[in-house]
Amino acid sequence: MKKVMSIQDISCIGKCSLTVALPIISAAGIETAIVPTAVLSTHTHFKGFTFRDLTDDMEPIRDHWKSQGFKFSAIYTGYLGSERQINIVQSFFDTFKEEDTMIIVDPAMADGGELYCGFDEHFAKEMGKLCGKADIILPNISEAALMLGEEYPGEEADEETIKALVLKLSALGAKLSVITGVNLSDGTFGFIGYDSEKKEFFKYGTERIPMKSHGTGDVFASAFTGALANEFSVYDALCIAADYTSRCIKNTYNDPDKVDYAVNFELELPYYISRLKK
Ligand code: PXL
Repeated sequence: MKKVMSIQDISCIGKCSLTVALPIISAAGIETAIVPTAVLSTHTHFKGFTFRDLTDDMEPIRDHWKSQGFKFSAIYTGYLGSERQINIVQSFFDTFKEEDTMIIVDPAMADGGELYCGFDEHFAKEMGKLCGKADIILPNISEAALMLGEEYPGEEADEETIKALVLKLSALGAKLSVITGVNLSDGTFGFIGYDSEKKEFFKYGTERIPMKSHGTGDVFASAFTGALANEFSVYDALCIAADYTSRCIKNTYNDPDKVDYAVNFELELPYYISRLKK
């Protein structure tokens, strides 16, 4: 069985980061090794959340895993709590990257043009450096703009604006840069990416559902990682992730008992698994 490493926090309630990555990547039939960077009572959109910093545990976990000879087909990182954690994550890349290890960085730190609670512009620049070490990066529009020190163009930014942004992002160094949460010109909602080796743009959109939700970036990145580990091409894995995330949003939109802090990713796992069967 393939093994993927995911480095993110545990938000005990919030359906994001590891509480999403672990079930989704496991459902894809991939062993999911986790490096919890912090334990929070909820994600940071709730007031008064607790935060137990686990930075001091990260390097001992890395060293123990190294001593045991564990190998990973991908390393997927999401929300990181501090610049120190970003530096330690780079050392995980240096320690475990082999020729066929895909490094996927979702610089989860902002939305709606605003950094999440606790982050500043310097942190965003450091996250940009981490993105430079990745094979694939998956920022939303806000994260892309903040890492580049550019003005936030808004959620309704047109395709040409996003293409210009993704081209600048690719100069950070990742092979594939993908901006998520984009409103495409044909009325769909999806992603625009750039392959710096082929020098090609690519895009894909799904039904636009009039609901703003939290944690969808994490659902998308996790589903992408699981599909990629199942040997789908990058583009096909991105499309599977987009279709699954769209279904999760729609399911939540139609649910009278929905929570307002996350999407019903659990209820669409059978769909996700069905998409992974070849
Ligand atoms: O989904 C991103 C995320 C992950 N982890 C924590 C968060 C958020 C978004 O707000 O607060 C702790």
